[in-house]
Amino acid sequence: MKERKGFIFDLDGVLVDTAKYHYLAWKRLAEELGFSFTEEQNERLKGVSRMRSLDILLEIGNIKASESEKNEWAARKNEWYVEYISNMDASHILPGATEFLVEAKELGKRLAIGSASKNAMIILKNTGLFPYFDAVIDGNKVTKAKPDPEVFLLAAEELEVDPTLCVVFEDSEAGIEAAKRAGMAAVGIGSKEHLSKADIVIPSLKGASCKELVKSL
Ligand code: B16
Ligand code: MG
Repeated sequence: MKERKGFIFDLDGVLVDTAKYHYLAWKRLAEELGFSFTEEQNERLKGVSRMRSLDILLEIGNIKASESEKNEWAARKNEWYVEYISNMDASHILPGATEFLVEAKELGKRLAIGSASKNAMIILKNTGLFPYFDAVIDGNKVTKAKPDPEVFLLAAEELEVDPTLCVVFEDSEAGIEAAKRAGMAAVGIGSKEHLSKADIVIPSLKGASCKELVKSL
């Protein structure tokens, strides 16, 4: 069994419940553009970059747009989203996440954030999660979106841990694929149906034992 030293966490959907705010902001944009957008359709946007998310949304609404319209709409969605998350606090941390981070720290693991979001820092600061992490790689530091492995490889580099000794915790299909392409173990957070490529899938971090989990990887 390998000793997994680097733990890399996706943010939205793994540590914090921000997916609902992304959904609300995209839904508001869809409605302004004249179509409806369901929670099921929103699954396709999870873990995907902002501009790619907009492309998927416009495909659902069957809308063609110029580059300048797209930039304007993405900026509008982001303004609403930032407004929603500006009121976030520790109560938005998902159940079991803090306990899991505390245990990982006690076990001497090096912890990083590997998120597609350009708003990751606001979320980490508002929720009080920031001090747990030795490295934060977010959407401002990467050039290629998940499923490209860049975000996780950069996290491993900042943690100074070999990628093969890292574990990624992810709630999106694109993120699991990115972790596997980086040569890392992948723990899926959510349903087996959406995350079939993960090494293990657990419904959430609630009640998860960090020690037991890494034994099975
Ligand atoms: P932003 P993660 C991702 O964060 C979200 O899951 C995804 O829905 C969002 O579009 C993306 O961040 C970009 O976010 O618009 O804030 O830059 O899951 O990788 O932590
Ligand atoms: Mg996520």
